[in-house]
Amino acid sequence: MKTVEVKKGILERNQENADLLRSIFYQNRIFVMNLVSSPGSGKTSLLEKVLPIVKENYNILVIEGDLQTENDAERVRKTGVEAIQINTGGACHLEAVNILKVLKGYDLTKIDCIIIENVGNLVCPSSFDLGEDLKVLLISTTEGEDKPIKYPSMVRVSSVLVVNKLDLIPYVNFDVEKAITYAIGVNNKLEIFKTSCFTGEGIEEFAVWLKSKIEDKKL
Ligand SMILES: Nc1nc2c(ncn2[C@@H]2O[C@H](COP(=O)(O)OP(=O)(O)O)[C@@H](O)[C@H]2O)c(=O)[nH]1
Ligand SMILES: [Mg+2]
Repeated sequence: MKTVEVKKGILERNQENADLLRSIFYQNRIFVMNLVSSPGSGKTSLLEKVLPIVKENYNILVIEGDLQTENDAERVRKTGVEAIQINTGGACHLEAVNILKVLKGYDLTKIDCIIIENVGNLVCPSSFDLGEDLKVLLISTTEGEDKPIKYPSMVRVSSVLVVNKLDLIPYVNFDVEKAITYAIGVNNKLEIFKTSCFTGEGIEEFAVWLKSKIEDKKL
């Protein structure tokens, strides 16, 4: 029973910090997206494609979460968008306290959108609210179409599903419509995008959607 109590304590503390973050984001009218997926689904690649389009109109800050390395923050910075890297050490997810710490003293008044790329993991990040407006879940065609039913908790807490690596469909055994049907079966409110960061398919649509979300938050 003790382990259950400890977990509840961690989640309660996280929720307090997430609520504080949400009020800070609300005060500054910042749209916040929490990007989640397995390692290697294409989260950073999607940012590399979408940021050059969206940064034309909006000030964006990216927060990268990884166990080790500054690699993803460096990839994002090459697009001209500011990126902060958090190294979690061993932890398999970001917690709200990590976000609070890196934003402490940061001037948020000129930021329109914060994108948090979570640690690649389809389990733990589903339990940790980061004060975001919504979670965007990526799955890619190399992962097998049954992932939405194998990891339903992540699908349940996400608002958007991006099916990425469409260009690899000729080479992998992946039925896109089946994957989407599985996902909708778990969460029928999901908004769906189909992308390839290789060919650029679906990128413009996703960028237009992101811009509309940033705009909505200002109302
Ligand atoms: N063919 C193909 N490869 C992709 C696509 N998106 C990402 N990749 C590759 O998948 C690997 C992992 O991508 P990355 O963006 O680092 O994934 P992350 O771990 O989710 O951030 C890299 O080698 C990317 O070049 C895609 O749409 N098509
Ligand atoms: Mg990445």
